[in-house]
Amino acid sequence: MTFTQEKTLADEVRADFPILHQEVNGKPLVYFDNAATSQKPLFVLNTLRDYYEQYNSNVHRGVHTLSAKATDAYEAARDKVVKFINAASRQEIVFTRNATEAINLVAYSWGMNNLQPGDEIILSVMEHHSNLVPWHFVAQKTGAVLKFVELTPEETFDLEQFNKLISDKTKLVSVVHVSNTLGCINPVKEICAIAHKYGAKVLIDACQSVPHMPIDVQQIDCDWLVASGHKMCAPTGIGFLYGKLELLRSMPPFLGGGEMIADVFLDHSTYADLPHKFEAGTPTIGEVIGLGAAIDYLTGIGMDKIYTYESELTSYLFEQLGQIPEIRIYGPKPKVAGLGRAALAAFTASNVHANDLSTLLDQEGVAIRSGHHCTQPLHRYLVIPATARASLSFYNTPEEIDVFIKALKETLDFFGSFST
Ligand code: C6P
Repeated sequence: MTFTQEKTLADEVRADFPILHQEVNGKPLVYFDNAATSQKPLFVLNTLRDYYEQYNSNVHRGVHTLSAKATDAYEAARDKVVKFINAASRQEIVFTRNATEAINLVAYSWGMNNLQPGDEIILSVMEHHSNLVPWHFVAQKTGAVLKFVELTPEETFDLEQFNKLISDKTKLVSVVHVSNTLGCINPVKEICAIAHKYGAKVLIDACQSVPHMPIDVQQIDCDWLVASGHKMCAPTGIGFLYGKLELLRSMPPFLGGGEMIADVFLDHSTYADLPHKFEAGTPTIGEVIGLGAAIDYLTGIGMDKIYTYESELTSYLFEQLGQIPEIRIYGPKPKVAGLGRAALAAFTASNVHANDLSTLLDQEGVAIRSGHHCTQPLHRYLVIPATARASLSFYNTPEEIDVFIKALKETLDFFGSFST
């Protein structure tokens, strides 16, 4: 094992996550489905409880004490997001329900209003459905054309092909930072620099990167970036959109209603300034405050520390999976991935369907995901119906990897003995 510390980060934090300390099907839970959603530490759960027990109230409306307190906590969470991803201004952070809604906001507000027949949008074959379907809508409505970056032989983002695809016709590049299936970390800074030379805007889907590594939007120089709170120790129902200030200013509202207005008349209305222009209706107040607590918690540990520990876990996971000949892992090996690799492995096993693997591992208390992970086009590109995916977080331990590997070997042996 190659762990730099005697006591791992997981040893330090596991007590913070009550859900991890339970048995599933009579076995200690090994939760390896963190790319789908992360677990929540007590600090976040207690913050939510405090909000609902002590100052539950609507925000930006009342002048009474509880409403003022809720508003302060809500807006303080925005400041925490600003600092967490190094945005230049609090007006650049818009709260949404999740990353999917944030991408739809950009697609409807910017895409539908700025693209014309023949304009090109560059996506990649590894995109999550959330970063495909909204652009299908835009292409169908505006006549814009979708182009796709394919994979290198190592199953990473093909930057060389991207360089050939991009042209003056490209108006938007929308790509994932860390693939939820391949685990590769894409060169987003370089992608932005290339796209900007052609005057194209760039949206980064950072759903699988924000929870696992330090992110600096000014350094990446993306035009928009989206993430979901539930993958970063926050509750479900909260995500955010980062957008460069002038760009967000130029975009019309996505949804209309209360909160997002300056003045309303019977036949027309004027809109609030950023970021409220994009936050129509009563927001998910508790969830926003919970996101703020999650950011405090992650920052308290340190994103560098989280990334370093998860990289060690990744190497160990690959080392162990590499010893099972029936397994084919997708995406780059940790060593060939120049930018590093996320702590997840999507794989197939000869003769055993991913769903069967997942079902039998569950009997051993091991939770992994199986299916297409909302990357159906990627699975089609790789000519596979489904993969099994183990995805880790900083609270997972090397010992849990051992349990997972043992259960996986036993399952494969079981199916092996069946087929002989
Ligand atoms: N991926 C997974 O198991 P939402 O649903 O909006 O919170 O996140 C969507 C999304 C967008 N981009 C990427 C790269 C993602 O991984 C996800 C969510 C989960 O892989 C659920 S399908």
